Amino acid sequence: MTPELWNGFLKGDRISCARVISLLENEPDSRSDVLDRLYPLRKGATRIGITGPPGVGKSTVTAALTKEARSADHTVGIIAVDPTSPFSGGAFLGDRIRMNELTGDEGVFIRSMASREGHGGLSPSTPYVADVFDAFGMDMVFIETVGVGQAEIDVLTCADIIVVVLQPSTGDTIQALKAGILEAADMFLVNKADLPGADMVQESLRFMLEMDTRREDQHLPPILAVSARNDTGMDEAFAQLMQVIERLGDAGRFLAKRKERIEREVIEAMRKILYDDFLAKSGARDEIEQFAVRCAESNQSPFPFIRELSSRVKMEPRNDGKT
Ligand SMILES: Nc1nc2c(ncn2[C@@H]2O[C@H](COP(=O)(O)OP(=O)(O)OP(=O)(O)O)[C@@H](O)[C@H]2O)c(=O)[nH]1
Ligand SMILES: [Mg+2]
Repeated sequence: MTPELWNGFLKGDRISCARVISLLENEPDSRSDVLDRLYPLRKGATRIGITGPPGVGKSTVTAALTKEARSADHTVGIIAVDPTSPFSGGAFLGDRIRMNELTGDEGVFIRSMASREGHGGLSPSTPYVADVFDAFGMDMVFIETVGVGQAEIDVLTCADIIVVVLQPSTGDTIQALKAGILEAADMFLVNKADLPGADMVQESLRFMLEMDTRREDQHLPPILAVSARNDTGMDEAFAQLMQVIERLGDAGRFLAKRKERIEREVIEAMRKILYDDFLAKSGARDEIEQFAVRCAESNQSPFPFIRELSSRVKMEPRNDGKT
């Protein structure tokens, strides 16, 4: 990262902020340098995942919640994760256009990101974009993802709070939502309550939640009917969201989630470092592939090969006096 870019970021220049995000997304090698600088600047912005089936109004809800947050003097970063377009490989612009109303506001920063290719999940840099917003001074970060497939599971691990958005006549969709997301939801918004049937969805959610004995949280999450497009019930939704944030914050939930995130990150990084090191030292990459070809063609067990490979790895305690 150039000194000019970093100075621009520190001065609160939005273009520099956008460039820092691009750097994280596009240049994995510069990631640790960027993050070393960003981490000490973070103030602990709350990360709110907004998820739910396609088209239920997640972007409209996010925009409406952002307006409420702005009236309460919060600054807001928005990460809109779109499925990777099969044509351009880039993020759809639709969400950004919908959020147009917010774009003139200095207290709001919107970033559209394509989801990870082939996985439908969050891009590996999504959590870091939240760190950039945090370091830039935003105190709430909304992460919008389509709640189908891997993205909803990923959002569980990178957000502090999960808001699930549904709409009337998505009764079947509730069942289709991954069980994990229902358990993990901290709040439900039944959007498009201007259409008939929102109360039915509320009812069936309440029923399912009461039946679910696996929930860790003793409190049932609030289930509110809103109309984000008509701005009905959004002030109450925001007030409830702030209450949930306060309650879970007091219960130590954010710290626990952050600890888990850091632990996972360290373990994944070590796994990669050790594996790369093993490949470099053993030259086994080709052997693994050749073995797989042979193994696939026979009914040979892979374990003798695995044992042989692992016998080539020797971990020795450092005794060279360095730390
Ligand atoms: N009737 C009604 N329509 C709404 C409401 N909120 C959003 N919509 C409409 O629902 C459609 C989808 O809204 P989005 O906010 O793009 O939904 P989304 O969940 O972000 O969509 P994807 O990101 O594509 O999954 C749009 O045509 C909105 O105008 C609402 O409260 N009532
Ligand atoms: Mg959307």
